[in-house]
Amino acid sequence: MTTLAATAQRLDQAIRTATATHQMPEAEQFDAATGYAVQAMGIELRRRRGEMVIGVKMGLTSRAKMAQVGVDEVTWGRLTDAMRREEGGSLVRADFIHPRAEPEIAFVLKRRLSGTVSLVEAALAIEAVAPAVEIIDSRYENFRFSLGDVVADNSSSAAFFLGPYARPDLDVANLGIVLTIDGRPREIGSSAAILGHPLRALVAAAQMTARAGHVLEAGDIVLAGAATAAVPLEAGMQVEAEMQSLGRVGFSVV
Ligand code: 0L1
Ligand code: MG
Repeated sequence: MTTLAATAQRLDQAIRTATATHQMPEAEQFDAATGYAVQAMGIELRRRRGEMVIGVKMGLTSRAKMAQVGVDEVTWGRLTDAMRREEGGSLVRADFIHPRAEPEIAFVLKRRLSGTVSLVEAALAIEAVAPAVEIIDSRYENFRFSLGDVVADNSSSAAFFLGPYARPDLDVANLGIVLTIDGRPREIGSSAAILGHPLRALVAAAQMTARAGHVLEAGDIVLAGAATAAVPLEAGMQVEAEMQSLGRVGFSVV
């Protein structure tokens, strides 16, 4: 029987070497709760290398995303400072296995938000809203996984870009979102696809993280999840996400 710590080490090595690894064998599949325990062990390895947790990402918060990967439960993962990239900068393709980009809305918190909270409480905890792009890079072969696998793999999170901050009370219920590659629209959606309202992703973040003993603190970044399917990235691409009323965030793949 593989230990959970050995699985966390194997996923961590896949990240550090940008090399895909195998899914858990059928006989050793674990549930989401065990996946979160493995995720926490993997994050602890990164902490020991000096990385700091600066927020969380919500995953699979839209039907488009669930359909793309065949897992139909909302998940979450941790964001570290080493995962943040400079807006307008570049992403090195060789640092990843099979990266994909997806447009997201980011919330920056001004106060602690943990446990069961209402939509209004979540809204009052926001310091700023920003357009964002998350880079997901499943550490598993062929980007295939079960729910337990993907949760253990930090919900595929690999890097992220944040655009300019906008005021916290900006209405994000139904914003048009376009992901362009080399100036051409590739994915088009609405923020309403994120659990019906992106604020619901923040409510879910407070509740789901608390269940695992993780508290969202002031200053934390919360990625609400993508409204569209994710686009595979190759060197040479110019990627830009444009969000109605929120602005743009972009980068080049080198
Ligand atoms: O951020 C996401 O919605 C991704 C969660 C994990 C599934 C995937 O790798 O697409
Ligand atoms: Mg995402």
